[in-house]
Amino acid sequence: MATRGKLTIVEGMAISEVIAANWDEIYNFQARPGDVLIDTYPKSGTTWMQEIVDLVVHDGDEQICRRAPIFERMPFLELSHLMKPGMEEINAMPSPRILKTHLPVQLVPASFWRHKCKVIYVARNAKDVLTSYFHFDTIVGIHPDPEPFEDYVLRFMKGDVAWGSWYDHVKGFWEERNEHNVLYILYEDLKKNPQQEIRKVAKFLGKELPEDVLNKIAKLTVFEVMKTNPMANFTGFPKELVDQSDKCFMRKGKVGDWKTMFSAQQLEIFEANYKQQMSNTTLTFSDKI
Ligand code: PPS
Repeated sequence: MATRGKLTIVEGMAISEVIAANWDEIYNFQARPGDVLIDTYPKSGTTWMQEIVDLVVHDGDEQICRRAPIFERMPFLELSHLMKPGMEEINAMPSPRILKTHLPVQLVPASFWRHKCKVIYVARNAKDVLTSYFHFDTIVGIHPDPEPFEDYVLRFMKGDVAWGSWYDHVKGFWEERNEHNVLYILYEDLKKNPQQEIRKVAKFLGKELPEDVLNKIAKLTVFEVMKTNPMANFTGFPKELVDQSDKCFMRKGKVGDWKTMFSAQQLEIFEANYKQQMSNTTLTFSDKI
């Protein structure tokens, strides 16, 4: 990739310089009552959850959910100065809006909490996030070059990647889930039992959907189906931000793909550090199939 962006620190979190440049407007975003926020650490199943939520809201109507690319249907707050829909379009969207962010719990714009907005948080196990993020960062122009993988593992452990520490992100939302209106979902559970997890999402959003609709939504949001859906697979995303000429956004969608990347030595270092960083939480993950 020709040009490479840099990270800087905002409120203790590493973030792309071009996002940091607009931080005040991002943090001061005015949420409205009824807005729904889908929040994740990057590469944790955001897009998957976005498609699920849109289908839930529209009673499983796949035609309506193909009205526009996913990043237009549910704008990404932090990129609102870098692509359309921008801040102006987001502010003009009718309520209730569904928005995407990767901000950690302490940096979610205060207006979301003030209006008691519903937040759906998706977390994915660290090693698969790291693996997915490494591949993704090779095609994201606003982030530094992730190579080599051995350095990326160390950067990830230190939180020296965009949106900061995975450990603090997943733990932060876990600790505060009962303080706010937060539904905490695990990627691995969604993979294992999609219908059950989609039922939770529907209930949280106040929708009572019959089993056949839940089943339909589960089928429409399976990785292989979403990968071929041009309105859900990110193919139309601006090339300046994510260059998919050689690699695609919808990569593998698996649990346990980290095994293709970690050497035995990297695994040992990572696991020892993981134990330490996750020693103060009741949150646990499965990273096996
Ligand atoms: S982003 O850029 O942070 O918003 O990415 P995000 O959508 O959070 O995560 C991308 C990873 O999720 C995988 N994905 C899916 N997995 C299972 N089922 C479905 N339907 C699905 N859709 C997307 C996507 O392939 C990325 O993971 P990897 O491991 O790289 O394949």
